Amino acid sequence: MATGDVPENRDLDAPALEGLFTKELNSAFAALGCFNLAVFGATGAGKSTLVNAIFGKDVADTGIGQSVTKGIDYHRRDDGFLGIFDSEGFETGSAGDQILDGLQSVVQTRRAGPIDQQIHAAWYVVRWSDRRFEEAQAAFVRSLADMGLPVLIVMTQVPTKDGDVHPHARELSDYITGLNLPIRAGGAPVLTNALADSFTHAPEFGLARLLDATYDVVPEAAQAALTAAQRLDVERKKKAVKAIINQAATLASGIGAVPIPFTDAALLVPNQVTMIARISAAYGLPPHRSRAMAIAGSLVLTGGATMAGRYAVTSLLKFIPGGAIAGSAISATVAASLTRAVGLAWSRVCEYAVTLPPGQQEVFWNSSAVVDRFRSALTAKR
Ligand SMILES: Nc1nc2c(ncn2[C@@H]2O[C@H](COP(=O)(O)OP(=O)(O)OP(=O)(O)O)[C@@H](O)[C@H]2O)c(=O)[nH]1
Ligand SMILES: [Mg+2]
Repeated sequence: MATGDVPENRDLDAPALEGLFTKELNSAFAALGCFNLAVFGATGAGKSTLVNAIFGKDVADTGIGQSVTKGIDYHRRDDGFLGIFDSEGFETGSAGDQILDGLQSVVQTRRAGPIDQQIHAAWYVVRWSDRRFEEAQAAFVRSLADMGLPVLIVMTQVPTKDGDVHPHARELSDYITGLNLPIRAGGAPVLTNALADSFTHAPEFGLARLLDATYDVVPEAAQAALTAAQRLDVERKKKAVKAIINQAATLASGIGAVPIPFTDAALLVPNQVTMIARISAAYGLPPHRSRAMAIAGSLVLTGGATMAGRYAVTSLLKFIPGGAIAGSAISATVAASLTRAVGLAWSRVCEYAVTLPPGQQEVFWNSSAVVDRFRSALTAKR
């Protein structure tokens, strides 16, 4: 069958489609919720640097900061997927006790609330070069654990050479482990260096381990938000997206179980809208771009009359066992493959978008580059 022979499906009403997209995007973003992390440690320990290394540079810059209780601030990143509790100028002693009292009431009030209000993990940050860990710090860590928070001790700014940790940092880590504190990650600190140091040649290290250790302690219901929020591990985002595409493909094969004529390919579109919305959210794309995303999404799917018909299906047919489809009908297999192809193409678009700085994202979503990227991903050889 030549490209020109493929019947076009009915054009969808663009404003209606945009409306559907907006609705689906909003519910996909809302469904993810928010991952909340509490970060403690002395001034200069490297808390902000660590958070930025894992969650991107814009947490403190663009997040809305608010004082929750004396000594504790809450920053919510403006995409809504990340909340950071931190304590400016934190010290142990009486100031530390005050923070703990405040925190205790925050933890208790929020525990009764929805999951995205709760604190899902706590990092207690220790700079290795302080070369000490005092009883007051140990007591603080115990108090956090007593509140029911899963605590990780993170050692920061740790130098390594050829993969070996500085012996003094190792000593401090072993000392802390020996205290048998109620901490996670096997009772040992997680050693990190969030910034490569060009002077000492100490490389960045331990960040992936810290993120993995954090996943291990976070309730399952908050993990999707963590996946959207974090910027370090794109593979986790891809894995989440794969599951979304598989679900949508299964649904589509149900729709195509009774073969539908090509002219009714539009029947597959609502399911694809939901899928595209969920993929966008899973990548952690900013909800305040949802209008531009809705327009772009509608374009690729109404253009989908063109694209699904002219580009995708024709190239897909070659991959479908049995080849051409009798009577130009969409079978379960074609419906699933087409949906899968649309999902994969949209995830390529998102994968590119998340790498862009906020300013450029805005330009991207409002440009024809979205459709171009989508189209070339859709027609690329798989
Ligand atoms: N080389 C290197 N420098 C670091 C690292 N982490 C932090 N620094 C530096 O240490 C200084 C303090 O780091 P911050 O991240 O601001 O520390 P903080 O704990 O947020 O401090 P406060 O906000 O004052 O409580 C900054 O100059 C950082 O650039 C690291 O992992 N490696
Ligand atoms: Mg800071």
